[in-house]
Amino acid sequence: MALPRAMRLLALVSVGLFCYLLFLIFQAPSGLEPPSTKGSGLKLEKMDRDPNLDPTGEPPGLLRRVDGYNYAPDNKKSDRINATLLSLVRNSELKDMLQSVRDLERTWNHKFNYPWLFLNDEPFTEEFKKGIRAATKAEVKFELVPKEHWEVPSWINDDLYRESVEVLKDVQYMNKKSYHQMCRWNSGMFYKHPALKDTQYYWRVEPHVHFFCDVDYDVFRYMQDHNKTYGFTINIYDSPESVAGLWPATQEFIASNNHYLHPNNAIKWLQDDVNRRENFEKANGYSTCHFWSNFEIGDMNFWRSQAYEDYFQHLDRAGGFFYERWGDAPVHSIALGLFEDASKIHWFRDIGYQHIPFFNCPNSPKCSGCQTGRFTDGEQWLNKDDCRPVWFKHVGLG
Ligand SMILES: Nc1nc2c(ncn2[C@@H]2O[C@H](COP(=O)(O)OP(=O)(O)O)[C@@H](O)[C@H]2O)c(=O)[nH]1
Ligand SMILES: [Mg+2]
Repeated sequence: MALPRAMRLLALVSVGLFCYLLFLIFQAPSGLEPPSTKGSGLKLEKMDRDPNLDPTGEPPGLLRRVDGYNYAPDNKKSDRINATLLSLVRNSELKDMLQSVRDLERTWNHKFNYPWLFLNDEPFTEEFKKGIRAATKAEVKFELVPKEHWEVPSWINDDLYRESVEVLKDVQYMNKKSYHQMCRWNSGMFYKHPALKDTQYYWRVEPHVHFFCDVDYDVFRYMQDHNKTYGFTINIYDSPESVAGLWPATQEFIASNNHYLHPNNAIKWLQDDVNRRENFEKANGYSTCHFWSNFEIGDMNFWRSQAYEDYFQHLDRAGGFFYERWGDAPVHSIALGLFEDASKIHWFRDIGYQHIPFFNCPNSPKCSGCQTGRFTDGEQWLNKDDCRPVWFKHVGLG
């Protein structure tokens, strides 16, 4: 009788161990602090109706407007704050850059005259400078990116990079080294440029984007007056193959830097496993949902914080900017989602915007050339890349 009882005990222990193992496996992706649920504003279980369809006006609260000469380009005592329009661009993109500059000048900057700063890893041509200067009456600067900010870091092994390109050959731009350099630079370098030393806020503008709606208030002052860190227009899913190691590297960082997590963080948004579960699985616990960073209005003090600097250094050493294709958009988004108060992240729902193939198109008489509520003008399947419902669900309209 002793033997069967021992076997029964053994079976019981095995079942217990198996259950514990299952528990560990399902716990694994969320090895961080339990997410905060505070957030701000409205919570939607799922997006039944696109908020872009609702009539959209200006954001509530204090807004600064043009009043006489207060924003005139040559006014030395203007109401402008410490902010710039910012673009990393190649000489070959002059025509596309002019498209973006003209749209933003027409809808907003001809009123407020914020300066433009153009950056390039190669010297700008006279043709480029002349073309841009003619498109605005605001101050314009052209600067070179310091070599040490752009070059591939010494610890990246070129053979390993080439092997990674073979493995991830289906990831867009994987074989284009300059694209990796650009993503790394946008993640951890741009705000360190000497020309931005005394600047706090920036609005990132890419070539070949469109702005559709008149905006009649100073958006930089809005950020400052309302204590916002980051503004976005579009929230989408990333290709999970390009960031497979990003969340594990992030978890590793958090494990020893738990104190950087903000009590009102948006980790639930980052870890959403409902909407596109396959992304969450392939990206090892990250939903891949991110603010699309070709549009950003931000406070560079966040990128200059110790938390972000330590995080960037950790990621940079991990090598994923080259061995995978970590984009600055998911990197920025994860950092904001973990280290910033979610209520300081603002959806600029009133800024009509397009970067191929996605739009932010509000329902407003101030907009033209943008079909209200349209998310994409590309293939139908691109609609499932819309990640705003997940942001609204976990954080709110902000
Ligand atoms: N100067 C410079 N700018 C670059 C380089 N690669 C990308 N960019 C800029 O970085 C931004 C993102 O690149 P883009 O080609 O638009 O990438 P996509 O929007 O992800 O398809 C754009 O503003 C480009 O002009 C580069 O090698 N040199
Ligand atoms: Mg682009």
